[in-house]
Amino acid sequence: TTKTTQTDGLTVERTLVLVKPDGVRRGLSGEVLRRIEAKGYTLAAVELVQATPELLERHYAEHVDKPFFRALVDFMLSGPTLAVVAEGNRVIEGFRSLAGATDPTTAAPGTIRGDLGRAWDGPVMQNIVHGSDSPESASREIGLWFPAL
Ligand code: IDP
Repeated sequence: TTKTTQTDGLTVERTLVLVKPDGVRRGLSGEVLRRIEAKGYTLAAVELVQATPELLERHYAEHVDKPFFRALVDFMLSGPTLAVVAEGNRVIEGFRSLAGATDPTTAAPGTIRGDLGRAWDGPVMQNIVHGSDSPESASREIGLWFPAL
């Protein structure tokens, strides 16, 4: 299950983190894992995956009508992705906070995107990481990327 409330009141959650192909290509996989662990979260699963169009169409189903959808799928097919399940108290919100705003140009310094992202020079933002945005998304996305979990 994605979310359990322990007797001590801590909410232990799981979230799906992706180091996108730009991050893997630039050698930033270790840096992203380091930041997740330094924050105190644990790694429940890590796998290097070559995504397929089918997987990406399901993962990004909410964006299918956006003008950048095709470019987003092509970008995510451009190389391997590091898929990660991270676990910890409020990790869904916590990783979104580590990642920073979607646009790396304006993402706050101190965040993964703010420190390491660059202005994208193509039709899609290349912003190094993905993180689930809610318990429902986390559960759905972990099921897509890690069907055996
Ligand atoms: P998030 O990754 O910060 O949750 P979403 O709005 O869910 O952002 O968008 C998914 C991904 O699509 C982004 O991470 C980025 O790679 C890309 N993207 C989002 N909005 C735009 C846009 O306006 N132009 C180009 N690419 C975009």
